Amino acid sequence: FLTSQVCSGHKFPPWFKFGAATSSYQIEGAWNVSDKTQHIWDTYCHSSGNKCSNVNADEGANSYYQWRDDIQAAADLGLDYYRFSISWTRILPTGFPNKISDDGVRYYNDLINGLLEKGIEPVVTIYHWELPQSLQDLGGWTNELIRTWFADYARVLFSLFADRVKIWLTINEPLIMCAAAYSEHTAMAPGVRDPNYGAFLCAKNTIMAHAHAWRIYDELYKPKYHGKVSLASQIFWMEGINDEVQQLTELAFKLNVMYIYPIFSKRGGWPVEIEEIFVELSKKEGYSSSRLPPFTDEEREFVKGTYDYFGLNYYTSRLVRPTFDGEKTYWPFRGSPDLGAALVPDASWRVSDNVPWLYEYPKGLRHIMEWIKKEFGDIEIIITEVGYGDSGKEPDHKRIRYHKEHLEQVHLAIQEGIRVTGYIAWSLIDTFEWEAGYTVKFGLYKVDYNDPSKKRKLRASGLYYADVIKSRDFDIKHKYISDEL
Ligand code: GBH
Repeated sequence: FLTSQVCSGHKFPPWFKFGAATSSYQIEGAWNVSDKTQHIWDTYCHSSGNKCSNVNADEGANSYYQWRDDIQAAADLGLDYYRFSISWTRILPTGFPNKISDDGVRYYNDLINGLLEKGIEPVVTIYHWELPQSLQDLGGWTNELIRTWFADYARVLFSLFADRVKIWLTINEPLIMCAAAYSEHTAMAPGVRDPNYGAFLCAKNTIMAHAHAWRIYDELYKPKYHGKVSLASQIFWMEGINDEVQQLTELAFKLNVMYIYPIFSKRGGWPVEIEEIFVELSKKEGYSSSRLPPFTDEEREFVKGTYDYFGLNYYTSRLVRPTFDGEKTYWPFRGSPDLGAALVPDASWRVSDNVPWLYEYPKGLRHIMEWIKKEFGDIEIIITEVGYGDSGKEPDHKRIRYHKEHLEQVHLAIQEGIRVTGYIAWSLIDTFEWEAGYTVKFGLYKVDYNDPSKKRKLRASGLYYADVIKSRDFDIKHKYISDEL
């Protein structure tokens, strides 16, 4: 890996890869077609009394039928990578490997082969939040047996696709899928209201399931196909609101990234400080053991080192301050009641007109990569998501600015000797934005949901990105780059 030869001016080195991403439930539609059975997001969005009640992704962008359009969209941008996810119940209708759907397999084979024909490398997420409802009914991510259920599912995918798919992500964002699904302010399926108990069961099982899948690939597939497996971690960069809150800031950040330690740290297991805090808290609260289940020595060894690169999802950053008396906050987006920490934006950060959590702080992306290197060593990093959501006003100057400023930070990171090898924009086309439905647009392509043909229409940001990829230069002059933002 040679960094010195590369970063002249604003150009990216020849080995650097550009990509864009989506996920299955967010684009596929065809929710009840062929063998596919219901998953937790189908259930959630079909039931009343939650944030998803009036809208769903039954049809979405219709990618189950229009996958050729997605491949064409990716090819027209000149992408090196297309990251997408596989729908568990489309491949395994019972949730278990006792029945493999021919139609499901054919769909993902077509997609993978179509991408490869255009010279685009598939980056595949095994789990982007669509747990089979059948497994949720058995306790889902809070049942320890899911470690095997998930490993069985991953094994089936490796056996079907590992000959052509070389870059894998086991699980998208453990923090979000556990803390947002099991919390007092849950906005995500399965929507279990819970005061940070289920979220921690989910956390440990998710990490164990990931490790299990990684070990299957490592033992049976890596020797033959030389691919790599990791998971995608969403991280907020955090800074203290002033110098007096350094300790709280470090704790809040550690809680945010605690999922990473069992896998990437030399010691393994949860960060010691976090583990200790929850032992104490749980005792005070009257539990018989810590809400944060510890790893046994054997489990710790099993999980440690189960990565081949670091998959980083980055959108935004936060400042940390102590909560005021009586102030209510919730994990993971507004703060941590457990730590007495509130997460707030800096007054100078711009906020998206339509995504209230998305404050722009491009430097945060570089600081996280510096932190990864300092904390875990010189690991290859692939930025597996980074993107800007808005209301869809055209042309999308702000999305261009967002990507330009984040690419600049990646470029700087390369100059600092950080081994970041890829930038995957979220998202290729507009997607169903979970609890925000179709009102939020992240796409480099617009999807007109009112038009039955669901055409993918290139946005100005897509044009900018295509030009960056062609010139390998993020600082291109561009007619859509406007000074009046
Ligand atoms: C990504 O998660 C997901 O991987 C992707 O599927 C999704 O489409 C993309 O974000 C864009 O949303 O309103 O304060 O309660 C990023 C993590 C999850 C962070 C949702 C913000 C809502 C915060 N995001 N969360 S809040």
